[in-house]
Amino acid sequence: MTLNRRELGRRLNTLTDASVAEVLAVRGDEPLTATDGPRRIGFTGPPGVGKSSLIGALARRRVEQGVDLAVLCIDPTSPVSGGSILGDRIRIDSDVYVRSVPSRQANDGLTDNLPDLLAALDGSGFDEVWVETVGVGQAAYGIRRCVDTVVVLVPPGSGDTVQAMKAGILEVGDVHVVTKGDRPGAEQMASELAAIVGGVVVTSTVDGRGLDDLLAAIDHQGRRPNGDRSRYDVERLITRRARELLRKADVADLTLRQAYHHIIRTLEGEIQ
Ligand SMILES: Nc1nc2c(ncn2[C@@H]2O[C@H](COP(=O)(O)OP(=O)(O)OP(=O)(O)O)[C@@H](O)[C@H]2O)c(=O)[nH]1
Ligand SMILES: [Mg+2]
Repeated sequence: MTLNRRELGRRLNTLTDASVAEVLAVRGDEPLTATDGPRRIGFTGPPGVGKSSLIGALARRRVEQGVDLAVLCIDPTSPVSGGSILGDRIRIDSDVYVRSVPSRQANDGLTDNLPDLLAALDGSGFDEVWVETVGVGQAAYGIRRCVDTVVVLVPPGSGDTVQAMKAGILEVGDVHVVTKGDRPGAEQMASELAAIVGGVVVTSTVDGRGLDDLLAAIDHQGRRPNGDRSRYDVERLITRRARELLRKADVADLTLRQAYHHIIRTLEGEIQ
């Protein structure tokens, strides 16, 4: 099934705010694994590292290569106001489908309904779908489970930063980038990083360096098998439903076993 852009916009609107029951109503009867869907690429890294700028610059080149591209940009939702910071949109003047979605309760840099939004994009005829995660400082493995290639962005800085990141966010990446290559310290950062992860690309959206190399490095990566992606889709939905039920349940006077059985029984009761 291929959705046109207007149908896609409507479906993404519905799915962005959808409860678990609504997600099931929209995509419950579609097969989980979309084979031959668009290639998915995730961009992640600490706040302000340059994700949106880099995606904007790369996307322009990608479109020139004739690639039909969609970008899903996850915006942080303020825990205080619940509102999303919409100023942080990617600026792309060329022909790219860009969509911003709030992160909501998710605290891993993703958004609760990400698998569902990506599934909708799968069926819309794009060659590639890129995802910008919320800037998380620590490792966020979720993104690895829903895309083929993860690009981790690191800012120029001191070696201490590399050590701090060593066990964390770096292992999430398939491709590693030092951003803001026009700033002092970028090359040094890249060589320190290269000692840990292998190849590193230094980019700058100011002078354009490294952009073609980065696209080539991304293209060098393969596709990830779809099995874990499907499991992630189901896991995310079940986790959300369990959370919904737990919010309503009064478990204070129960044992752990009783509370667990209560939730499992409720879930079983929902099977139609
Ligand atoms: N000098 C220089 N500045 C850059 C470069 N790329 C981005 N910046 C600046 O870095 C700041 C943050 O850039 P963004 O692209 O918004 O970073 P981000 O990672 O998307 O930020 P969040 O989404 O808020 O986490 C902006 O002021 C950019 O102008 C670069 O290559 N060189
Ligand atoms: Mg951004």
